[in-house]
Amino acid sequence: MLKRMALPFFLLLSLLASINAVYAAEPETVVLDIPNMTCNFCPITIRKALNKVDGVIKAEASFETKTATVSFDPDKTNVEELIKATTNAGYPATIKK
Ligand SMILES: [Cu+2]
Repeated sequence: MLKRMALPFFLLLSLLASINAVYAAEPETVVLDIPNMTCNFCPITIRKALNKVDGVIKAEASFETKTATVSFDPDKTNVEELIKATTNAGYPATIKK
């Protein structure tokens, strides 16, 4: 019984592994709340700071909504690094819920 189950189990595992490999390179997008934007130049500063982070694919920031939307390669960076970058530029951020 155990032997008969081993092959399908192995196939399932390799299937899951290949799905994981495909999705590992997919970019992730996060929206950050950045409440202390005070003028139209703040989003530019924030965008520049985010674009300097290795792994950031696209960064947009809006004074109107006081948010930044960032697409990044999760193999190269993460949300903590993005928040660190905006914070170092003078704009502490939190993940928008
Ligand atoms: Cu400003």
